[in-house]
Amino acid sequence: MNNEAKKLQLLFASTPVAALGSGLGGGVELTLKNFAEELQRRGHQIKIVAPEGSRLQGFPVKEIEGSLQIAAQTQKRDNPIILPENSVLEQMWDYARTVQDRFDLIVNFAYDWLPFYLTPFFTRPIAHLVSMGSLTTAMDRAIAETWRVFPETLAFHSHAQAETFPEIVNPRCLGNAIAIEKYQFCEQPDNTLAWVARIAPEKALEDAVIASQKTGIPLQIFGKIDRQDYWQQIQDRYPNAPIKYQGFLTTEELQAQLGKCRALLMTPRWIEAFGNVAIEALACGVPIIAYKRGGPREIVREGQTGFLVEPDSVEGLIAAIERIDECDRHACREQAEREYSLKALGDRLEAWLYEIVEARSIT
Ligand code: HBI
Repeated sequence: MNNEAKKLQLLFASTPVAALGSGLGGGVELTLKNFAEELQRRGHQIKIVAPEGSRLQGFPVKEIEGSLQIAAQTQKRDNPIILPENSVLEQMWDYARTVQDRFDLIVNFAYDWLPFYLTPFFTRPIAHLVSMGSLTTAMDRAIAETWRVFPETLAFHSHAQAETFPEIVNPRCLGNAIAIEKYQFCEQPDNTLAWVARIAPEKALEDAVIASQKTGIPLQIFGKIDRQDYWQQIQDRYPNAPIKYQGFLTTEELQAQLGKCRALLMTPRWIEAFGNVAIEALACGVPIIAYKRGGPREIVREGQTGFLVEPDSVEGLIAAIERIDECDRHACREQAEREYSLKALGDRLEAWLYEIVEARSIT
């Protein structure tokens, strides 16, 4: 049967580090939401399995009890795999095992060893959206093994991210997307900068705070406080910086505030797999000043929709801030519309999922 017309029954397995909708799941929460909405719009059926307390408007969520998984970015590279007592990850995948026959495909959003290891044990194919770059040897091995046996089942966000996994050649990169119509273009910003991310060490908020203090331009900070100790440390170390914490906002509220900013500062210490906030900013007409590493490297059009600076160089951030008016806010909006619409992502997403279903129906 021609799969192109087939409407798929899909089970989305969310990240086990946080409840979907809490903000502590980071970028993968928005990715899962946009994937679900775009595929549902195309007629596919989606059910979600996620930790208890998870919510996604418009979709049935099977909530699973259990201990949340330890965030991979807090692990050392050679740490062994840890599954906490009464692991929610184990329970989620045991549930997936029992219901798999109701679905054509399971889509895994967890950056964890277990779903990759289980792939050959399931009768239904598992599609893996790899949400981060290389962090641990155990995950590198699990990803490399899945790539060796089921190469069509892996997808990444960016080439910069996929390159961090040595064995992966010619990776399928999906990029990412947002519902552009939810973001309003803002032509005349206030004299203020934005920083949007989970507040945690790997996001290096302190660099943006120092740049704000040295330029005297206020910094609006948005995002979930993932590490309260880290946030307190920043406030203690930079008591006079003109910063204001605006909280973890809904997309509706965030885009209204973000649009008023002259630039978005992206200061990741790690290889950002993509950088959803970058395309959210572009959609509002806000140019990006980002460290030249990871996903943002492939998003920013140098000198037109932002500037890429030497990683970890606060001086580089400051030099770019002083040039930011060279960028064209209309060009930012146009790039978002052209390259990061849900339609463009949906085409890539369907092609990926149909390829996996094909590959399994033939073998
Ligand atoms: N860590 N162990 C683990 N599993 C995940 O799914 C995971 C994570 N850390 C961060 C994370 N997911 C999300 O913030 C992604 O958006 C990166």
